[in-house]
Amino acid sequence: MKILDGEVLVTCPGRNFVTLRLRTDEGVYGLGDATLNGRELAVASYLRDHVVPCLIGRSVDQIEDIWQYLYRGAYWRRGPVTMTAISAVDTALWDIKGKVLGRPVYDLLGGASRTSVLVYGHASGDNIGEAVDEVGRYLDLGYRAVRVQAGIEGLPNSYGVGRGHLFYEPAERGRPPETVFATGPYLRQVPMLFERVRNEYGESVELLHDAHHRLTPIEAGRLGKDLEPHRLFWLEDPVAADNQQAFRLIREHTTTPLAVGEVFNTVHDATTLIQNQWIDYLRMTVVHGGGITHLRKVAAIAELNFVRMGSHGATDLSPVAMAAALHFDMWVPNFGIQEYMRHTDETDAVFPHGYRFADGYLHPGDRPGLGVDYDDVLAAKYPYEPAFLPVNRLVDGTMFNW
Ligand code: EZ4
Ligand code: CO
Repeated sequence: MKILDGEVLVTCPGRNFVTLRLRTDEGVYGLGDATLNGRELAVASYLRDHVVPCLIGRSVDQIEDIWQYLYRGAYWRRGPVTMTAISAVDTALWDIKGKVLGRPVYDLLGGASRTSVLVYGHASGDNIGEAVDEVGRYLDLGYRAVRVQAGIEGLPNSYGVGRGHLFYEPAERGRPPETVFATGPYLRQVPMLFERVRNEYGESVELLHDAHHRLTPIEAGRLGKDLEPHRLFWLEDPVAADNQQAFRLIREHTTTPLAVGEVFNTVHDATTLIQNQWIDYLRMTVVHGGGITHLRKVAAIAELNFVRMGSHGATDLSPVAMAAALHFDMWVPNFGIQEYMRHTDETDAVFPHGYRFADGYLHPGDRPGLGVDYDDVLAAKYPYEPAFLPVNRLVDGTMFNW
C-alpha cells in the first residue's frame, strides 16, 4: 500500500489547528496533528512544500524508514517546526497501520499496560478564592488530579491562568499580547494557594502546578521547598527548559517532584536531565516530540533511568494529538499522568473521536488506528486566524525566561 497524497488542513474552530491527512492508493487515510501554537503556517508550509512531495509513492509499511528519511535526509535536524512536521507524518502512518490491521494503536505498540489513563485538568482563578472554588468544580466532574493556577495580586494579567470555567486558551488573536510577571508576589502566593486547596479538599486529590519556565534555579528550589507540606504530584517547568543543569540545583533543594519537556522536540533536549535523574516526569508529547516513533525511544531511555512520562495535553494540541497521546499512554510502561484540557464543542465536532472520560481517567477507545476523524464540511466554516502566545516581561519591562 502506497502513499497517494497528503493534504495539509488548516481550521480555526475557536483556535487554529493544522492537520495532515495522508491517503493511500487503497483508499485508507490517516491523520496527524501538526499544530505548533503561534507558528502554525510554518509547519503547514514545511509539510506542503517540502515533505508531502517526497512521500508520494512510498510504502505506508515503512514507518521507521520514513521517519529516518525525514529526520536524517533533510540535513537540517531538530527544531520545533521540523519535528512537528515529522510528528504529523509519523502519527498519520501509525493511524493507517492500525486501520489496515484493524487494531487500536496502543495494541500495535505492545498492548495496554493499564486499564485507562489518569488525567489532570486545569483549575484557574483570577485570585486564590476563585481558583480554590474551581478545584471543587473539577472534583465534582470526577477528576482525581488538578493543576491549580491563580492570577497574581497586583498584576493585571499573568501567563497560564485560564479565563472562564473548564476552558483554557493561552493564545490570543492579532499581535502577541504581553503579560507581566513579578517573582516576589508569585513566590509568596503559590504556597498560600496550595495550603487553601489542601485545607478545603484534603489529601486524596493529586495537585499540580505549572511555573511556565519563569523562575531562576534558586527561586525554583525555594518554591519547591515551600510547597513540600502540600505534597504536589509535580512542579512543572520551574525554569527555562533549555537550562538542563539548573535542575541539579533545584533537585538539591527540594523533594517536590519535578516535570519538564513540553517545549522539547527530540531526546537530545533531555539527555542530561534523564541520565542524572534530575526530573521525575518528562512531558514531551507525540505532536512536538517526533511522533510515536521517536517518543517511544525517548520513553525507553527514560524508563531505564527511572523517569516517567507525563504528556503535554493543552487545548492547542488537537484531538488527533490527544488520541495519539492516549494510545501512547495506554502502552508506555513508565507512565505518570496525562494533561487533559477539554476542547470546545466546535473543536470536538470538527474532530469526532472515540476517546472518553470517566472517573478521572481517559480511555482512547478501541476503534482501529487512532479513532479520530476530520469533518471537512465543518472545518471549512472556520478559516485560519493569526494568533500568538503572549510575550512575558517583568514589571520593569525586562524580557526574561532565562
Ligand atoms: O503553555 O500549550 O501545560 N500546559 C501548558 C500550556 C502551554 C501551551 C503552549 O502552546 O503549559 O499552557
Ligand atoms: Co505547561
